[in-house]
Amino acid sequence: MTNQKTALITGVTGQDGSYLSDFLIEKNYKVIGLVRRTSTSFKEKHKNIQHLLGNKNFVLEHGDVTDFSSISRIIQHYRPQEIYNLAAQSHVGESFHSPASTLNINTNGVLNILENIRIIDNSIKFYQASTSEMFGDNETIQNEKTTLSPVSPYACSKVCAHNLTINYRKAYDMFACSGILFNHESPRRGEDFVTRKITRAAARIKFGLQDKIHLGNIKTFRDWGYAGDYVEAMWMMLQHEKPDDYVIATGKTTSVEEFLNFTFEYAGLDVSKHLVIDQKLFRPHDVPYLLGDPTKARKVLNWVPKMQVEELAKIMFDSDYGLAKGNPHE
Ligand code: F7E
Repeated sequence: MTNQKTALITGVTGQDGSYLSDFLIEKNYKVIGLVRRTSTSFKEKHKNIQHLLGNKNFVLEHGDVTDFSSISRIIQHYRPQEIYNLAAQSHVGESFHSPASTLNINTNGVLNILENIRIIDNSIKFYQASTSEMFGDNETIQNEKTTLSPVSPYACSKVCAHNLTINYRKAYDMFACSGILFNHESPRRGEDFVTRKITRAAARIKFGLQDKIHLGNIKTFRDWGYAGDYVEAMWMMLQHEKPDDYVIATGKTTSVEEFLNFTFEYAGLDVSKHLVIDQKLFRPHDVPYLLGDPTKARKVLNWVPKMQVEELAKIMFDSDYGLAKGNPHE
């Protein structure tokens, strides 16, 4: 199988890493997944990629984006044609508590990969996971030309990484793309993000496993899409003839409060009996309103989101309902 492509994915155990692995393996890629050694149990850490363990086209390698030599070793050994950088400290709220490590992982990590590509083989195609958080306070409909106005250490780290990606593309003629992805969710989303926190709580309340849901600011708006749709856009960017940056979004915005209401309604629950607003969960500075315009991705890449937010909430709740049902004594 000489024509088989190899892709390196950093952050492979996360939601996006796992969906992208599924997608690329389906396209006959060999996927090398970068995993950071932590004290989290093997089962817990690998739950999103459990179904891929043992697949001959899926290889896990220990390493860390903050460690230049571990990236060199893996690139030199596997010689991937494509690198998808999905590794990040991705919790916006947490970045206010750990700003330095957020910057180290999210910014220096990208620099390490870009430098390795430049030195080892600058024909390797690179995808950087940029984010709608970079728009921050900019309350208009956001596209690739919208001014970046970051309001958290997380967003600042991502703006720098985004600019480095563009800089390496221009300075060294590298095929480096940046996907400005708006919020994207799924049953594999981490339990600390608000959508999953809501669908999981609704399911657990149904089984009497919890009674209250504690939330912070529910007045913010997000453009929520389905992660499975968004990983396809990452791949499409690297298959296009020219490297570029693209906004990936649904073009519809919904408040946290609305998401909460329709999820609880779908679950057959009265939200007012279970909601607790907790000041400790408010961020020092929150992004008030995100609404993406994915016109460029549609026109240039022919990418369209397939799932809308109400259906997304339903599949997430259904999955969490199944999990809660399987763990009645949790
Ligand atoms: O918060 C509010 C919170 O943490 C959404 C990351 O993937 O998407 C994500 O960032 C909103 C915020 O996502 C709770 O204040 C209220 O206004 O689910 P989230 P995020 O911050 O938008 C972007 C695109 C990324 O790049 C990030 O990596 O919900 N909110 N109460 C809450 N948020 C959380 N997490 N927990 C609460 O209890």
